[in-house]
Amino acid sequence: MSVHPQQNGDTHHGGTNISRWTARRHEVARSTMTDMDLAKQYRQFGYATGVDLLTPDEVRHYRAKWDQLEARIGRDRAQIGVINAQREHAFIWELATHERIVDAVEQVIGPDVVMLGTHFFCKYPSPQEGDQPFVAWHQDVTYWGLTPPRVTTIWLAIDDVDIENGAMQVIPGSHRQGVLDHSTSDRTGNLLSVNQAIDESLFATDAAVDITLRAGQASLHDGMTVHGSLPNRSPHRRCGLTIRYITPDVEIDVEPTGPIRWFPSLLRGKDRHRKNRYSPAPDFTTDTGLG
Ligand SMILES: O=C(O)CCC(=O)C(=O)O
Repeated sequence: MSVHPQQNGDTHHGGTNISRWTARRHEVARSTMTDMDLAKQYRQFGYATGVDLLTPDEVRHYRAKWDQLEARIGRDRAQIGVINAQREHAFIWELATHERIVDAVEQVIGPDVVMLGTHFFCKYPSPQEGDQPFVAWHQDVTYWGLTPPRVTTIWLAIDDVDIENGAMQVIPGSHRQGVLDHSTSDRTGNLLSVNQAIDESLFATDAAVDITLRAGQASLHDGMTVHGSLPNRSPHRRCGLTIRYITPDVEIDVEPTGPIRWFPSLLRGKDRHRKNRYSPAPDFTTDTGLG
């Protein structure tokens, strides 16, 4: 597994007067992360990026699977409606438990790895002005019913991701700010479940970094890292699979106040804490026709 931070033109956005809602292009600033390993990058900045995970053959295979599912369920649902479907679709389970992916997660959270859930974020082209879908600034741990609030996300690129098609943006170091107040976005088009958004006065928006990736690469981010994404203004789809992982000492609220229900699976290591119930691996040997 190799890590190429900042390799695809990830940019630091400078300038305090820049609105997040205007297309921005800034000079590429090489990050000091280049020679650090994955875990160090992650700990220091709250994210790591440019991690090569899937081979070109795997990218073709899994993208074809996603294309089939998308054709069956339609774009409206495919956009953000495929949540925790890893027990219904073998290809999602395979990705969420993929050896190279879990190896990367293990580097940052240690040997005991619980897969909490999965969620596709598939942004379609929306070049016109108006209410284009976007993801407001937020922290993952809000409303997820995790105690302590600790989770790691892998954002796996199913398509190539660039600034034009709405790469995810992160605020480096924001994971050290603790859980920030979330209010609601006053802009329509927010893809988040309860329209949550962090007020931009609470963190350094001008430090935002674009997480551009080639299909098959991934980034990892901490559940407290402030992140979001702009609309897709390109002619190309931008699909990513997010996979959430925790360690067994994190207790999962079985009756969460938020909108998400989890189906956790212990993938590696031991459960020394007995705080949660884990589902056995699904049986995909009987063909359900769901792929
Ligand atoms: O894919 C995106 O644009 C945002 C992803 C996200 O918010 C998340 O992983 O929690």
